[in-house]
Amino acid sequence: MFGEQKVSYSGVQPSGNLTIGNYLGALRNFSEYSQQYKTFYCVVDQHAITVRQVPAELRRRTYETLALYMACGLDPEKNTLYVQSMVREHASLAWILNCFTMFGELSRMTQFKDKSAKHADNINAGLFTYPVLMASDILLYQTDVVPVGIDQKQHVELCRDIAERFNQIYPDTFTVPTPVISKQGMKIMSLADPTKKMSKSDENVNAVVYILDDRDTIIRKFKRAVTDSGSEVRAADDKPGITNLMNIYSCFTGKSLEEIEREFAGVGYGEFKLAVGEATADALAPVQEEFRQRLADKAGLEAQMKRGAEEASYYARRTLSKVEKKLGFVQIR
Ligand code: ATP
Ligand code: LTN
Repeated sequence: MFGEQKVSYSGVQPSGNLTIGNYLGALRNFSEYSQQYKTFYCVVDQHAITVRQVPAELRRRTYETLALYMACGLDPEKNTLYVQSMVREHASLAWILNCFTMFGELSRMTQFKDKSAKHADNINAGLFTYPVLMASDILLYQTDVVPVGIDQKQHVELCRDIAERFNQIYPDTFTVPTPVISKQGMKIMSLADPTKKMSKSDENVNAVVYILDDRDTIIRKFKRAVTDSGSEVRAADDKPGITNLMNIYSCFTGKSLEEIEREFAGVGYGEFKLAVGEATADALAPVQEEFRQRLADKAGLEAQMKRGAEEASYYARRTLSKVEKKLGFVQIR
């Protein structure tokens, strides 16, 4: 809470081309809060460097992610849209919160275990303390709700634990945030292996539908999607492939799983997959169009980065000074 207003906060890493998983699990849900909440949506470039990045690509993707935020309906007049590295308070608070986070807690984080297995040659300390930086992002803005996909729930819960621990020693410092996970889009699975999350860093481009894929590519990827034995369009635990496609279709059309089963009763997988591809392409077309326009206006994006960072810094500075004062750091005005 900042004053009387509740706060929504979330972030996306500019670490790859964004997928329909990012869109349905996170981005699409951000704008729900724009009316009633104070909202901060951040391009978390400092998080992205826990894995090696090519500088020119990181820079390009930072612009693209900001343009996508806008294309997904986030009006910069109503939402604070900004880039993490432009607000220095994030890294300052992260250091402080490192001293309030336990080694054991960080060792239990699933994402750390997954990413260190994947990048065995670069298990750096940043990868390990990543959730502390994320907690700093959230706590700097006295956040009430954090809309994320289910894979981030564990990090937001750790953030709550850190906030509660800090508040116990230094009362009334942080608002304790709640993760909000949209039921439908919380975990979109890979098209090549429906037991695995669809991830923007997947090397198999056919496993992933990107928000910016063109219509033909989207339809082709869905046609090739791995499905299960049988031929019935029905959601079930032993049909992860079809269940995932039904879930995606449901997200893009608003139809329930029961309605979808009825719609495709007696129809083979082929026709259903084509329908999923078309519905996805139709839903993404306006986002892609808006994205192209936003991205073409580099000066506009830079003006937004500057304005967003100034707005965010105002709130971030207030929280950081409060924390530093409580800790006993000398404050000279
Ligand atoms: P990476 O592959 O680099 O780990 P990612 O695709 O998981 O990246 P992030 O930038 O880490 O993407 O996530 C941004 C947001 O998108 C988070 O809220 C995350 O929970 C959500 N998200 C990511 N993938 C999915 C998915 N497959 N289904 C639903 N939500 C997702
Ligand atoms: N860790 C998240 C991205 C992220 C984030 C945040 C999400 C960084 N800071 C603050 C919500 C709130 C991820 O990997 N998806």
